[in-house]
Amino acid sequence: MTNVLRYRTPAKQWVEALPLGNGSIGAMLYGGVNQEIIKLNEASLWSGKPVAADVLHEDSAEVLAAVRKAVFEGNYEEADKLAAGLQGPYGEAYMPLGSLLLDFSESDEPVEDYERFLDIENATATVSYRQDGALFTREVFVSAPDQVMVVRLTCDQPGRLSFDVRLDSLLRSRSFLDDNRQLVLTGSAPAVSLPNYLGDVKDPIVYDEEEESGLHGVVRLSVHAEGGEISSGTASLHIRNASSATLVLAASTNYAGFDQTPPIGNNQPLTETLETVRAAGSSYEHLRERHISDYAELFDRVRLDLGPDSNGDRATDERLADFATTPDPAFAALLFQYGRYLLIASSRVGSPPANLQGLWSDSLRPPWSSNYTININTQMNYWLAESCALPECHTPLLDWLGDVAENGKKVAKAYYNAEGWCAHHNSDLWAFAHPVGGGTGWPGWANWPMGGAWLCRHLWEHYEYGGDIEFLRDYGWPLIRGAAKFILDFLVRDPDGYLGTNPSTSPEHAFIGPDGKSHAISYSTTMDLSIIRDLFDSCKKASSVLQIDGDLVDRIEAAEAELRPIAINKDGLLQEWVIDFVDPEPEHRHTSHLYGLHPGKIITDLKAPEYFAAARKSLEHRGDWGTGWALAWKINFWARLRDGNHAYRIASNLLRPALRTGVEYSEGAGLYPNLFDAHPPFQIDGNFGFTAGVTEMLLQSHAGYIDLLPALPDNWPEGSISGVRARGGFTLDIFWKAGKIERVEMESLLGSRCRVRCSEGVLVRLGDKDVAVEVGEFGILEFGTVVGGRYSIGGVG
Ligand code: FUC
Repeated sequence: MTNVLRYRTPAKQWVEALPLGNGSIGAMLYGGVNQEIIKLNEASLWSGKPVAADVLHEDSAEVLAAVRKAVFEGNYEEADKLAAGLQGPYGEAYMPLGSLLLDFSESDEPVEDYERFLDIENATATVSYRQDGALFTREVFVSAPDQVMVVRLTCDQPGRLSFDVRLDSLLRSRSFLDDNRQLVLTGSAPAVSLPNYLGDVKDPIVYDEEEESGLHGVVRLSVHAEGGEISSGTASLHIRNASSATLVLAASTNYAGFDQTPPIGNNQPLTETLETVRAAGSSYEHLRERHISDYAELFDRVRLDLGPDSNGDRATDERLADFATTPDPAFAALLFQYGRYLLIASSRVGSPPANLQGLWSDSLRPPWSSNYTININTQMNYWLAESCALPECHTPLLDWLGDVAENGKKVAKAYYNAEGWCAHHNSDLWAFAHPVGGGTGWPGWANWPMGGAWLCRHLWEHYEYGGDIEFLRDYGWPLIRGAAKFILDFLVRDPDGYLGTNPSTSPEHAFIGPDGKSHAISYSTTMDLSIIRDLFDSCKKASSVLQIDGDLVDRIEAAEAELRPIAINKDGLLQEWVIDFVDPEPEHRHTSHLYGLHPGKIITDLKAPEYFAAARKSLEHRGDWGTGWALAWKINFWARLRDGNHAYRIASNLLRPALRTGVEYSEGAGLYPNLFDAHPPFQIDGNFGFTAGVTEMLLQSHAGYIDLLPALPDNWPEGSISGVRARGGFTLDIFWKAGKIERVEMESLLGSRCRVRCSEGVLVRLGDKDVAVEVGEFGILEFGTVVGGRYSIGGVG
């Protein structure tokens, strides 16, 4: 069976458990025989509360001026020290909610035919085995339409199902049986959970003893059994001799918005979960049907076929172990679809965006707080959303951006005396926008105010793919404009007379200064300049589409003319810092200076061949390894460089078993048995970035035209992708054989003019009529389309 993750044993650790989710409720299914563990999350359960007004350093003007002076005088040591004076407190962490535990009566009889699988075509996990002559089956899914997790237990012999049910949690919690004979767990999130990278600090987890603030989460479970009896303990239910049972679980928190102090002593989550469970009812078939039709409508939009799935019945962990030695293109296709599955599971309309672990975490102090790290990771989570036909799943990020911009306005003013808004390298549910670090953080990650400007490309792309002009005018544009205003005010003149940024970092990467020491802060790094050019480009396009804010465009064009150009260094590499400093770690995981190549669009072979060649050299220099997300980014880079075989090589470096679960920066990337991507530890961006990268290998549209199979590797000579989207409102089905395009079908949703990069002599037909094709700049073919028109494109070289 294609699109199934399958295992022959229960999960022994969290990264073997199977993830399920509906954007709000996350579940990890272990599948034990004597005990089933399902670890639960709720997307809006975080430590802390809204950002306090006094975290802002209102007196920053002087510090900022001093940092800038030190940088321009080449006193980088001093600049790094001073920059710490612009840091506020750390952000908060994503919290685990609890676990659902099912204890089965122990039996000495052997277990046979054990199977555990996750079918990503219908987002359902199944556990089945035979014991003592009976077949036991569990099915689990998390429904978006009914907002519940459903567990269905059956046995092929009547009356053989007996188990106890309880809930527990790592939080300060209480579980009880309420008047409706429903099991309830309430848990309070800590007031503070400090980032794990601070190590063994004093009191990393602090609870508000008065319980006067903070979020709390509620889990509610109702159990229905057919046959047998249910009795109850104080905080448990005992099912005896049933033939089948259906468990319906709801979860909720008192989160009321990024700027709303969670209401104290409020019972809303208790009531809400009661209503949800009641409304869901107990008909398994009904719940299942609604779940599958909702999920499949999203999932079925894109199909990828990279060859026959001859290994589809093998265990997933065995296939993973063999990938390096046994050709298995269908396994890469499975991982591609798994990225789409995980996005549907962790990012649905109305939910918070997918965090560093998507929706799944089992720690009170998860890696990097499982927050939103916006110097690459959060963006990567969403690279696939538009191209892989899941624009609805993009909206949680876009909505959250509005919250960040609210806080970011105050930060722009207080720290940089700038209009508009900005955000720094990370944030959380409370959407803080200030630099973290508390005065002792490393400026290499903390003091980087470009996160908001980068994220704005998501707003613009949402419009470019889907053409929703109201969205652009009413929501996207005000945010994009605000980010541009910030940049315009933030720009300063450098000693050479150019406009640029200061302070400036190449995120998380240090350079060796003239003093022989390692430093973080300088001015006008290539990444900053690339983000700015990219943002300005989106601004000009958006303003022209909307026919507004021409005066802003005038300011942008004036600034652009004076912006420092990106440099190519003496070795022909894209220069990472404004001065060609010594790089202490040439294979550093961050590849920020290549932003213009990907996700940006300013470096293309046709329009900027010198930069394109320099980007290629830089990437070769960076090497073919890295953390999980770094590998995923490199797949995207090599795809943009139109080198399919190199992209494939990186993809196979990612497609190997990850052996470590602790934090590692230089080795150990790969995939865990449940195909969660390993930084290490688990970080979901690698999964999403992989899916985006495979898409970029097969279709690109960032450069103003559609590029079909721009980076097809020799290892995928035959296949097809259907339902994949290109900017301009196009949906494509591409079929290829012997490494060459065989057939392309395209639907135009917006009636835009279509540009395709391909050889001359191409035939475009609308139904049975030929369409007139013109040859434009760089030999790009162009033709007009009509709304809803279905085109076939043939003869593409
Ligand atoms: C940045 C990266 C790390 C990690 C973390 C979440 O700090 O440099 O590799 O991905 O974010």
